Amino acid sequence: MIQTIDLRGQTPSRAELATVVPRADTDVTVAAEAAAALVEAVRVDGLAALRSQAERFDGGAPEHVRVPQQHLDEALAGLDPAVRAALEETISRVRQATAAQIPDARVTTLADGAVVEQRWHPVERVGLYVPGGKAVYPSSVVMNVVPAQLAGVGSLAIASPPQKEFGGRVHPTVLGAAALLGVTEVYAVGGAGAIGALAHGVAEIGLEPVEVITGPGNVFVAAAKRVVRGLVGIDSEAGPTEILIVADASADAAFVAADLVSQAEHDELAAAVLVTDSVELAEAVQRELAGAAATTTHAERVAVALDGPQSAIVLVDSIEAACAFSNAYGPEHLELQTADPDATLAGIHNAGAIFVGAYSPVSLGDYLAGSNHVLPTGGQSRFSSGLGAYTFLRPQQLIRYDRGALREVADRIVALADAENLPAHGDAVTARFRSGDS
Ligand code: HSO
Ligand code: ZN
Repeated sequence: MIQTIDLRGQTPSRAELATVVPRADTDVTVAAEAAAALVEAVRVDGLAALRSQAERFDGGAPEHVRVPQQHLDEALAGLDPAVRAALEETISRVRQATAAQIPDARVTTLADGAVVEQRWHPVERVGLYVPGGKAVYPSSVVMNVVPAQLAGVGSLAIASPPQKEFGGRVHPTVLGAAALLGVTEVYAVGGAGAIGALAHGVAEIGLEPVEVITGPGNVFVAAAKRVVRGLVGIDSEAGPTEILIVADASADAAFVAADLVSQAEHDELAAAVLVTDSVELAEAVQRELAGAAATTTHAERVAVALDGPQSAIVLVDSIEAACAFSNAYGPEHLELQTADPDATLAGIHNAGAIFVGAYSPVSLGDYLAGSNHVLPTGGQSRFSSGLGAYTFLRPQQLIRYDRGALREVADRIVALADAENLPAHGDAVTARFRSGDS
């Protein structure tokens, strides 16, 4: 049974609030050494290392490490029509909402002939990791590929482990989703080695190194991303999924329970948290949960997740206190199910994505809202955001001064250069004006 934590009548500090419901333990450092060795082997031995790692971890090396176009075409043709239609709908919505994430270039004129421009420029090449095994998420293919495409990256490669049950091929729905998105470069490689391959490239199969790697994976994938960080950019490290619901007496207990179960279904370590000022709602959700959690397909996994220390019903004195709790926790997904969710929203600062009102459940965002479902977990939403077009864009400054504008500030530059005892900096400016006085 999900635990109840009663904070009523108490005024915990923000730091105390952050520890009331602890995150599940996933220590990436335990995999660090092994992941580093696997990445290094791929850097040094290329394809041979990928093959031997596939033998070891995936139950056999794939016939084709680079997936032939014919396999992509076959996977697309073989997609279940309902799944294909749903993917098409989500692709269309994610494209529309992601387009709004791309800032226009901004030009600032500081004086006559003195211009600084800020442009958002795509990285040249990206690698997207799509896990296999327990987690086969064609929806995540969409969530990673669409922002990269809309950002305008030059080229894009997907890596996903070969699946023994599919004859060493990448999972067909992953291939189908990739094909639907027009992706043509897919590699049947998985785990830490795949991250090494994307970061360092594998010349023998024409796999060019990438600039940014995104996508979730197991603890070895996360550890490998830490190893290559700096050589390439990576997205935030994905931990077990989380849902936090702020709800008052007006909320529908069945909705709340269904949403808690929906994310608990992902993982034994998933966190499901309800924060409410209503004892009646808390009790009603307990009752609903007992039914919903018992009858759901992944009942065992859900029970472990809900009974874990990372899940709880938290009782607080007010919705204001619920917002303070949520801000300290920094959930990946936050649902606001209160009588006036927009008023509640005014008190919210930290969350990966915020689902406002009773008819915006997290599963809508997981699949079809148009928002992205790759979101910061483990409290990272306090300082970072979900995946978006901006993940693949860099703001770059363009500096354009003409002669007169430079002359205008020449003395100031010399003054600062002298103050820093870097006179050659000043000389680089005055050299331009030596022969004339204008
Ligand atoms: N809730 C997951 C995303 C997902 N759900 C994929 C279903 N498929 C993390 O945001
Ligand atoms: Zn989900």
